[in-house]
Amino acid sequence: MQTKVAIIGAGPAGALLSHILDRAGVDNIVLERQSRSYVLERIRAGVLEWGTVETLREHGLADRLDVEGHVHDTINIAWRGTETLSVDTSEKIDRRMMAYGQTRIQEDLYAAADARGASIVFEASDVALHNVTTDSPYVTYRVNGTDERIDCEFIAGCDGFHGVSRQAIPESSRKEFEKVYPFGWLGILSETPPLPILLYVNHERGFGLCSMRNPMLSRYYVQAPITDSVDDWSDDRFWSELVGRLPSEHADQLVTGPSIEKSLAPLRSYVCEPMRHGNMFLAGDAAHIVPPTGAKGLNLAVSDVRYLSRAFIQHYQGDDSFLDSYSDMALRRVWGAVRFSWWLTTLLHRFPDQTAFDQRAQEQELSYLAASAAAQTALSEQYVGLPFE
Ligand code: FAS
Ligand code: PHB
Repeated sequence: MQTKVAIIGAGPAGALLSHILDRAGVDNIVLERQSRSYVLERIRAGVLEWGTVETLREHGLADRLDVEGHVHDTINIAWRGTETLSVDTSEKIDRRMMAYGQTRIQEDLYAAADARGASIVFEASDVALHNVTTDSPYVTYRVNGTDERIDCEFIAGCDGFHGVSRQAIPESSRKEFEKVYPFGWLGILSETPPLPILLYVNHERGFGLCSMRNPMLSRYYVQAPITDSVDDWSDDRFWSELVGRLPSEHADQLVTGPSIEKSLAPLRSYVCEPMRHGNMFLAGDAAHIVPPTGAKGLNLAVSDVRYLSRAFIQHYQGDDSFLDSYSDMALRRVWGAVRFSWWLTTLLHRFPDQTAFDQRAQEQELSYLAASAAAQTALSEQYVGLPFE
Protein backbone atom coordinates (compact mmCIF):
# COMPACT_ATOMS: atom_id res chain seq x y z
CA MET A 1 0.00 0.00 0.00
CA GLN A 2 1.08 3.60 -0.65
CA THR A 3 0.00 6.77 1.14
CA LYS A 4 1.35 10.24 1.92
CA VAL A 5 1.01 10.07 5.74
CA ALA A 6 0.93 6.86 7.79
CA ILE A 7 -0.71 7.63 11.17
CA ILE A 8 -0.02 5.31 14.10
CA GLY A 9 -2.88 5.35 16.62
CA ALA A 10 -6.59 6.21 16.27
CA GLY A 11 -7.13 7.95 19.60
CA PRO A 12 -8.09 11.66 19.56
CA ALA A 13 -4.74 12.73 18.03
CA GLY A 14 -4.60 10.17 15.21
CA ALA A 15 -8.29 10.25 14.35
CA LEU A 16 -8.39 14.08 14.29
CA LEU A 17 -5.22 14.28 12.17
CA SER A 18 -6.70 11.83 9.67
CA HIS A 19 -9.93 13.84 9.55
CA ILE A 20 -8.20 17.17 8.84
CA LEU A 21 -5.82 15.66 6.24
CA ASP A 22 -8.67 13.90 4.43
CA ARG A 23 -10.61 17.19 4.25
CA ALA A 24 -7.49 18.80 2.70
CA GLY A 25 -6.99 15.98 0.21
CA VAL A 26 -3.80 14.65 1.85
CA ASP A 27 -3.95 10.87 1.58
CA ASN A 28 -3.41 8.96 4.85
CA ILE A 29 -3.90 5.56 6.50
CA VAL A 30 -4.41 5.05 10.26
CA LEU A 31 -3.21 1.95 12.11
CA GLU A 32 -4.86 1.26 15.50
CA ARG A 33 -3.72 -1.56 17.79
CA GLN A 34 -7.04 -1.97 19.61
CA SER A 35 -10.54 -2.71 18.36
CA ARG A 36 -12.88 0.17 17.59
CA SER A 37 -15.12 -0.74 20.53
CA TYR A 38 -12.14 -0.88 22.94
CA VAL A 39 -11.08 2.65 21.99
CA LEU A 40 -14.67 3.88 22.34
CA GLU A 41 -15.07 2.36 25.82
CA ARG A 42 -12.13 4.26 27.39
CA ILE A 43 -13.24 6.91 29.90
CA ARG A 44 -10.79 9.83 29.97
CA ALA A 45 -10.86 13.60 29.63
CA GLY A 46 -13.84 15.82 30.21
CA VAL A 47 -12.94 19.52 29.88
CA LEU A 48 -12.15 21.21 26.55
CA GLU A 49 -10.18 24.42 26.13
CA TRP A 50 -12.03 26.98 23.99
CA GLY A 51 -9.37 26.52 21.28
CA THR A 52 -10.25 22.83 21.13
CA VAL A 53 -13.95 23.69 20.72
CA GLU A 54 -13.07 26.13 17.93
CA THR A 55 -10.85 23.54 16.22
CA LEU A 56 -13.61 20.91 16.29
CA ARG A 57 -16.11 23.47 14.95
CA GLU A 58 -13.71 24.50 12.14
CA HIS A 59 -13.55 20.91 10.94
CA GLY A 60 -17.25 20.06 11.11
CA LEU A 61 -16.93 17.91 14.25
CA ALA A 62 -18.97 19.98 16.72
CA ASP A 63 -22.63 19.34 15.81
CA ARG A 64 -23.29 17.14 18.87
CA LEU A 65 -20.82 19.04 21.06
CA ASP A 66 -22.78 22.26 20.45
CA VAL A 67 -25.96 20.51 21.61
CA GLU A 68 -24.70 18.30 24.47
CA GLY A 69 -21.62 20.23 25.65
CA HIS A 70 -21.91 22.22 28.89
CA VAL A 71 -20.19 25.60 28.94
CA HIS A 72 -18.31 26.39 32.14
CA ASP A 73 -17.78 30.07 32.99
CA THR A 74 -15.98 29.47 36.28
CA ILE A 75 -13.20 27.42 37.83
CA ASN A 76 -13.88 26.77 41.51
CA ILE A 77 -11.48 25.67 44.24
CA ALA A 78 -12.56 24.67 47.75
CA TRP A 79 -10.01 24.46 50.55
CA ARG A 80 -9.65 24.02 54.30
CA GLY A 81 -13.09 22.38 54.30
CA THR A 82 -14.75 25.79 54.54
CA GLU A 83 -13.51 28.16 51.82
CA THR A 84 -14.39 28.29 48.10
CA LEU A 85 -12.91 30.61 45.49
CA SER A 86 -14.61 31.05 42.15
CA VAL A 87 -12.75 32.39 39.11
CA ASP A 88 -15.00 33.66 36.32
CA THR A 89 -12.88 33.08 33.24
CA SER A 90 -15.39 34.74 30.89
CA GLU A 91 -15.25 37.91 33.01
CA LYS A 92 -11.43 37.80 33.33
CA ILE A 93 -10.46 36.90 29.73
CA ASP A 94 -13.78 36.59 27.83
CA ARG A 95 -13.17 32.89 27.09
CA ARG A 96 -14.76 29.77 28.58
CA MET A 97 -14.37 25.99 28.84
CA MET A 98 -16.66 23.24 27.60
CA ALA A 99 -17.51 20.03 29.48
CA TYR A 100 -17.79 17.30 26.83
CA GLY A 101 -16.30 13.84 27.37
CA GLN A 102 -13.40 12.50 25.33
CA THR A 103 -15.51 9.41 24.71
CA ARG A 104 -18.03 11.60 22.88
CA ILE A 105 -15.26 13.21 20.82
CA GLN A 106 -13.96 9.77 19.87
CA GLU A 107 -17.46 8.73 18.79
CA ASP A 108 -17.83 11.91 16.73
CA LEU A 109 -14.43 11.34 15.09
CA TYR A 110 -15.25 7.74 14.16
CA ALA A 111 -18.68 8.72 12.84
CA ALA A 112 -16.98 11.33 10.63
CA ALA A 113 -14.42 8.72 9.52
CA ASP A 114 -17.23 6.35 8.52
CA ALA A 115 -18.99 9.14 6.62
CA ARG A 116 -15.89 9.90 4.52
CA GLY A 117 -14.80 6.29 4.07
CA ALA A 118 -11.57 6.86 6.00
CA SER A 119 -8.80 4.26 6.04
CA ILE A 120 -8.54 3.21 9.71
CA VAL A 121 -7.14 -0.30 10.25
CA PHE A 122 -8.23 -1.59 13.67
CA GLU A 123 -6.55 -4.46 15.55
CA ALA A 124 -3.29 -3.84 13.67
CA SER A 125 -0.54 -5.61 15.64
CA ASP A 126 3.27 -5.56 15.52
CA VAL A 127 3.35 -2.07 14.04
CA ALA A 128 6.96 -1.14 13.24
CA LEU A 129 8.45 2.01 11.73
CA HIS A 130 11.25 1.78 9.15
CA ASN A 131 13.63 4.21 7.36
CA VAL A 132 12.15 7.19 9.20
CA THR A 133 15.23 9.35 8.42
CA THR A 134 15.04 8.63 4.67
CA ASP A 135 12.69 10.00 1.99
CA SER A 136 11.06 6.58 1.74
CA PRO A 137 9.90 5.60 5.21
CA TYR A 138 7.54 2.70 5.60
CA VAL A 139 5.46 0.94 8.25
CA THR A 140 4.89 -2.78 8.66
CA TYR A 141 2.14 -4.41 10.68
CA ARG A 142 0.02 -7.54 10.94
CA VAL A 143 -3.75 -7.75 10.60
CA ASN A 144 -6.03 -10.78 10.24
CA GLY A 145 -2.94 -13.00 10.31
CA THR A 146 -1.35 -11.28 7.30
CA ASP A 147 1.82 -9.18 7.25
CA GLU A 148 1.30 -5.81 5.57
CA ARG A 149 3.47 -2.85 4.52
CA ILE A 150 2.61 0.82 3.89
CA ASP A 151 5.09 2.94 1.92
CA CYS A 152 4.65 6.61 2.78
CA GLU A 153 6.29 10.04 2.77
CA PHE A 154 5.68 10.84 6.44
CA ILE A 155 4.81 8.95 9.64
CA ALA A 156 2.71 10.59 12.39
CA GLY A 157 3.24 8.89 15.78
CA CYS A 158 -0.10 9.37 17.55
CA ASP A 159 0.12 6.14 19.55
CA GLY A 160 0.07 7.46 23.10
CA PHE A 161 2.54 7.10 25.95
CA HIS A 162 2.91 3.34 25.57
CA GLY A 163 3.17 3.36 21.77
CA VAL A 164 6.12 2.45 19.53
CA SER A 165 6.65 5.69 17.61
CA ARG A 166 8.68 7.54 20.26
CA GLN A 167 11.11 4.59 20.29
CA ALA A 168 11.89 5.38 16.63
CA ILE A 169 13.88 8.35 17.97
CA PRO A 170 17.24 6.87 19.05
CA GLU A 171 17.96 7.42 22.75
CA SER A 172 21.04 9.41 21.70
CA SER A 173 18.78 11.84 19.81
CA ARG A 174 16.00 12.35 22.35
CA LYS A 175 15.90 14.22 25.65
CA GLU A 176 13.29 13.03 28.16
CA PHE A 177 11.94 14.98 31.12
CA GLU A 178 9.84 13.14 33.70
CA LYS A 179 8.27 13.67 37.09
CA VAL A 180 6.24 10.86 38.73
CA TYR A 181 3.80 11.98 41.46
CA PRO A 182 3.47 9.91 44.67
CA PHE A 183 -0.30 9.49 44.35
CA GLY A 184 -3.03 8.68 41.82
CA TRP A 185 -6.60 9.70 40.98
CA LEU A 186 -9.45 7.33 41.80
CA GLY A 187 -12.19 8.32 39.36
CA ILE A 188 -15.84 7.25 39.13
CA LEU A 189 -18.77 7.87 36.83
CA SER A 190 -22.25 7.88 38.40
CA GLU A 191 -25.65 8.37 36.79
CA THR A 192 -26.49 11.19 39.17
CA PRO A 193 -27.03 14.93 38.64
CA PRO A 194 -23.62 16.66 38.91
CA LEU A 195 -22.77 19.73 40.96
CA PRO A 196 -23.60 22.85 38.92
CA ILE A 197 -19.92 23.89 38.92
CA LEU A 198 -16.50 22.41 38.12
CA LEU A 199 -15.01 22.15 41.62
CA TYR A 200 -11.42 21.33 42.62
CA VAL A 201 -10.65 20.56 46.27
CA ASN A 202 -7.53 21.00 48.40
CA HIS A 203 -7.94 19.23 51.72
CA GLU A 204 -5.55 17.86 54.31
CA ARG A 205 -6.97 14.39 53.51
CA GLY A 206 -6.13 14.97 49.83
CA PHE A 207 -7.32 16.31 46.48
CA GLY A 208 -10.86 15.99 45.11
CA LEU A 209 -12.61 17.01 41.89
CA CYS A 210 -16.28 17.30 40.95
CA SER A 211 -16.99 17.34 37.20
CA MET A 212 -19.65 16.18 34.79
CA ARG A 213 -20.44 14.60 31.41
CA ASN A 214 -24.13 15.57 31.09
CA PRO A 215 -27.07 16.58 33.36
CA MET A 216 -27.44 12.94 34.50
CA LEU A 217 -23.83 11.75 34.42
CA SER A 218 -21.29 12.92 36.98
CA ARG A 219 -17.51 12.46 37.03
CA TYR A 220 -15.74 12.59 40.40
CA TYR A 221 -12.15 11.98 41.53
CA VAL A 222 -10.32 11.70 44.84
CA GLN A 223 -6.56 11.54 45.37
CA ALA A 224 -5.60 8.00 46.37
CA PRO A 225 -2.33 6.34 47.44
CA ILE A 226 -0.50 5.01 44.39
CA THR A 227 -0.20 1.68 46.25
CA ASP A 228 -4.01 1.30 46.23
CA SER A 229 -6.00 -0.65 43.70
CA VAL A 230 -9.56 -0.03 42.52
CA ASP A 231 -10.66 -3.00 44.69
CA ASP A 232 -9.62 -1.05 47.80
CA TRP A 233 -12.29 1.53 47.01
CA SER A 234 -15.91 0.59 47.60
CA ASP A 235 -18.48 3.16 46.49
CA ASP A 236 -19.20 3.92 50.15
CA ARG A 237 -15.52 4.63 50.85
CA PHE A 238 -15.30 6.84 47.77
CA TRP A 239 -18.36 8.94 48.61
CA SER A 240 -17.34 9.25 52.25
CA GLU A 241 -13.86 10.53 51.28
CA LEU A 242 -15.18 12.94 48.63
CA VAL A 243 -17.96 14.36 50.83
CA GLY A 244 -15.52 14.63 53.75
CA ARG A 245 -13.21 16.86 51.66
CA LEU A 246 -15.96 19.27 50.53
CA PRO A 247 -17.23 22.38 52.35
CA SER A 248 -20.78 21.70 53.60
CA GLU A 249 -22.36 24.09 51.03
CA HIS A 250 -21.19 21.68 48.28
CA ALA A 251 -21.41 18.43 50.26
CA ASP A 252 -25.11 19.15 50.91
CA GLN A 253 -25.71 19.43 47.13
CA LEU A 254 -23.85 16.23 46.22
CA VAL A 255 -26.10 13.41 44.95
CA THR A 256 -24.41 10.04 45.49
CA GLY A 257 -25.21 6.80 43.69
CA PRO A 258 -23.68 3.56 42.41
CA SER A 259 -20.56 3.92 40.26
CA ILE A 260 -20.90 2.70 36.67
CA GLU A 261 -17.16 3.05 36.06
CA LYS A 262 -14.24 3.19 38.46
CA SER A 263 -10.52 3.54 37.65
CA LEU A 264 -7.25 4.50 39.30
CA ALA A 265 -4.89 6.56 37.13
CA PRO A 266 -1.25 7.26 38.03
CA LEU A 267 -0.01 10.84 37.63
CA ARG A 268 3.13 11.84 35.82
CA SER A 269 4.61 14.75 33.85
CA TYR A 270 6.65 13.71 30.83
CA VAL A 271 8.06 15.45 27.76
CA CYS A 272 10.11 14.01 24.89
CA GLU A 273 12.24 16.43 22.90
CA PRO A 274 12.29 16.77 19.93
CA MET A 275 8.84 15.81 18.56
CA ARG A 276 10.34 15.04 15.15
CA HIS A 277 12.93 12.57 13.87
CA GLY A 278 13.54 12.65 10.12
CA ASN A 279 10.13 12.21 8.50
CA MET A 280 8.47 10.91 11.69
CA PHE A 281 6.48 13.41 13.80
CA LEU A 282 5.02 12.82 17.29
CA ALA A 283 1.68 14.25 18.42
CA GLY A 284 -0.31 13.90 21.67
CA ASP A 285 0.52 11.51 24.50
CA ALA A 286 3.19 9.86 22.31
CA ALA A 287 5.31 12.94 23.05
CA HIS A 288 4.06 14.22 26.41
CA ILE A 289 1.97 13.39 29.47
CA VAL A 290 0.50 15.77 32.03
CA PRO A 291 -1.26 15.09 35.35
CA PRO A 292 -5.00 15.61 34.57
CA THR A 293 -5.24 18.40 37.19
CA GLY A 294 -5.01 21.10 34.53
CA ALA A 295 -7.31 19.28 32.06
CA LYS A 296 -4.57 19.59 29.42
CA GLY A 297 -3.86 16.09 28.03
CA LEU A 298 -6.57 15.92 25.41
CA ASN A 299 -6.26 19.64 24.63
CA LEU A 300 -2.53 19.31 23.94
CA ALA A 301 -3.24 16.41 21.58
CA VAL A 302 -5.58 18.75 19.66
CA SER A 303 -3.08 21.61 19.53
CA ASP A 304 -0.29 19.28 18.32
CA VAL A 305 -2.61 18.03 15.56
CA ARG A 306 -3.62 21.58 14.65
CA TYR A 307 0.05 22.43 14.08
CA LEU A 308 1.04 19.12 12.43
CA SER A 309 -1.91 19.00 10.00
CA ARG A 310 -1.11 22.58 8.92
CA ALA A 311 2.53 21.55 8.42
CA PHE A 312 1.65 18.57 6.19
CA ILE A 313 -0.93 20.54 4.19
CA GLN A 314 1.50 23.45 3.64
CA HIS A 315 4.23 20.97 2.60
CA TYR A 316 2.05 19.68 -0.23
CA GLN A 317 1.50 23.30 -1.25
CA GLY A 318 5.28 23.82 -1.51
CA ASP A 319 5.99 25.42 1.89
CA ASP A 320 8.04 23.45 4.47
CA SER A 321 8.29 26.24 7.05
CA PHE A 322 5.65 24.72 9.37
CA LEU A 323 7.18 21.23 9.06
CA ASP A 324 10.58 22.65 9.99
CA SER A 325 9.17 24.60 12.95
CA TYR A 326 6.66 21.98 14.14
CA SER A 327 8.65 20.48 17.02
CA ASP A 328 9.74 23.81 18.51
CA MET A 329 6.26 25.36 18.09
CA ALA A 330 4.45 22.36 19.60
CA LEU A 331 6.93 22.15 22.50
CA ARG A 332 6.38 25.83 23.39
CA ARG A 333 2.71 25.06 24.03
CA VAL A 334 3.48 21.66 25.59
CA TRP A 335 5.89 23.12 28.16
CA GLY A 336 3.39 25.87 28.99
CA ALA A 337 0.73 23.25 29.75
CA VAL A 338 3.21 20.92 31.51
CA ARG A 339 4.35 23.70 33.85
CA PHE A 340 0.76 24.82 34.55
CA SER A 341 -0.38 21.25 35.25
CA TRP A 342 2.60 20.70 37.57
CA TRP A 343 1.86 23.97 39.42
CA LEU A 344 -1.85 23.19 39.91
CA THR A 345 -1.07 19.59 40.95
CA THR A 346 1.47 20.84 43.50
CA LEU A 347 -1.00 23.42 44.81
CA LEU A 348 -3.97 21.09 45.24
CA HIS A 349 -2.62 17.71 46.33
CA ARG A 350 -1.34 16.44 49.68
CA PHE A 351 2.15 14.97 49.32
CA PRO A 352 3.17 12.08 51.60
CA ASP A 353 6.09 14.02 53.12
CA GLN A 354 4.08 17.26 53.41
CA THR A 355 4.40 19.18 56.69
CA ALA A 356 1.96 21.51 58.47
CA PHE A 357 4.02 24.35 57.00
CA ASP A 358 3.48 23.02 53.46
CA GLN A 359 -0.30 22.76 54.02
CA ARG A 360 -0.40 26.34 55.33
CA ALA A 361 1.63 27.57 52.36
CA GLN A 362 -0.83 25.91 49.94
CA GLU A 363 -3.74 27.50 51.79
CA GLN A 364 -2.04 30.91 51.74
CA GLU A 365 -1.54 30.67 47.96
CA LEU A 366 -5.24 29.86 47.59
CA SER A 367 -6.14 32.87 49.78
CA TYR A 368 -3.95 35.05 47.54
CA LEU A 369 -5.64 33.61 44.44
CA ALA A 370 -9.05 34.40 45.96
CA ALA A 371 -8.00 38.02 46.60
CA SER A 372 -5.99 38.86 43.46
CA ALA A 373 -7.61 39.72 40.13
CA ALA A 374 -4.18 39.49 38.48
CA ALA A 375 -3.61 35.97 39.82
CA GLN A 376 -7.08 34.94 38.70
CA THR A 377 -6.45 36.31 35.20
CA ALA A 378 -3.21 34.32 35.01
CA LEU A 379 -5.03 31.17 36.15
CA SER A 380 -7.88 31.81 33.68
CA GLU A 381 -5.76 32.28 30.56
CA GLN A 382 -3.69 29.17 31.28
CA TYR A 383 -6.65 26.97 32.21
CA VAL A 384 -8.82 28.02 29.26
CA GLY A 385 -5.84 27.81 26.93
CA LEU A 386 -3.49 30.39 25.46
CA PRO A 387 -3.96 31.41 21.81
CA PHE A 388 -2.51 29.10 19.14
CA GLU A 389 0.56 30.21 17.18
P1 FAS B 1 -4.28 8.04 23.27
O1 FAS B 1 -3.48 7.24 24.25
O2 FAS B 1 -5.65 8.48 23.62
O3 FAS B 1 -4.43 7.23 21.90
C1 FAS B 1 -3.33 6.49 21.37
C2 FAS B 1 -3.90 5.37 20.52
O4 FAS B 1 -2.80 4.66 19.94
C3 FAS B 1 -4.69 4.37 21.37
O5 FAS B 1 -5.96 4.15 20.81
C4 FAS B 1 -3.82 3.11 21.36
O6 FAS B 1 -4.58 1.93 21.37
C5 FAS B 1 -3.05 3.28 20.05
N1 FAS B 1 -1.76 2.57 20.05
C6 FAS B 1 -0.88 2.45 21.07
N2 FAS B 1 0.20 1.73 20.68
C7 FAS B 1 -0.02 1.39 19.36
C8 FAS B 1 0.72 0.64 18.41
N3 FAS B 1 1.90 0.10 18.72
N4 FAS B 1 0.20 0.48 17.16
C9 FAS B 1 -1.00 1.06 16.84
N5 FAS B 1 -1.76 1.77 17.72
C10 FAS B 1 -1.26 1.93 18.97
N6 FAS B 1 -6.68 14.16 29.92
C11 FAS B 1 -7.41 15.20 30.38
O7 FAS B 1 -7.30 16.30 29.83
N7 FAS B 1 -8.28 15.04 31.45
C12 FAS B 1 -8.45 13.81 32.07
O8 FAS B 1 -9.22 13.69 33.02
C13 FAS B 1 -7.71 12.70 31.61
N8 FAS B 1 -7.87 11.47 32.19
C14 FAS B 1 -7.11 10.42 31.72
C15 FAS B 1 -7.22 9.13 32.31
C16 FAS B 1 -6.44 8.06 31.83
C17 FAS B 1 -6.57 6.69 32.49
C18 FAS B 1 -5.52 8.26 30.79
C19 FAS B 1 -4.63 7.13 30.31
C20 FAS B 1 -5.40 9.53 30.21
C21 FAS B 1 -6.20 10.61 30.66
N9 FAS B 1 -6.12 11.87 30.09
C22 FAS B 1 -6.84 12.93 30.52
C23 FAS B 1 -5.22 12.11 29.03
C24 FAS B 1 -5.86 11.62 27.76
O9 FAS B 1 -7.09 12.24 27.60
C25 FAS B 1 -4.87 11.87 26.65
O10 FAS B 1 -4.30 13.16 26.76
C26 FAS B 1 -5.47 11.72 25.27
O11 FAS B 1 -6.10 10.47 25.20
C27 FAS B 1 -4.33 11.86 24.28
O12 FAS B 1 -4.77 11.41 23.06
P2 FAS B 1 -3.75 10.62 22.09
O13 FAS B 1 -2.48 11.38 22.00
O14 FAS B 1 -4.52 10.33 20.86
O15 FAS B 1 -3.36 9.27 22.88
C1 PHB C 1 -13.07 15.46 33.93
O1 PHB C 1 -14.20 15.95 33.78
O2 PHB C 1 -12.81 14.23 33.72
C2 PHB C 1 -11.93 16.35 34.35
C3 PHB C 1 -12.17 17.69 34.60
C4 PHB C 1 -11.11 18.52 34.98
C5 PHB C 1 -9.84 17.96 35.12
C6 PHB C 1 -9.62 16.60 34.88
C7 PHB C 1 -10.66 15.79 34.50
O3 PHB C 1 -8.81 18.75 35.51
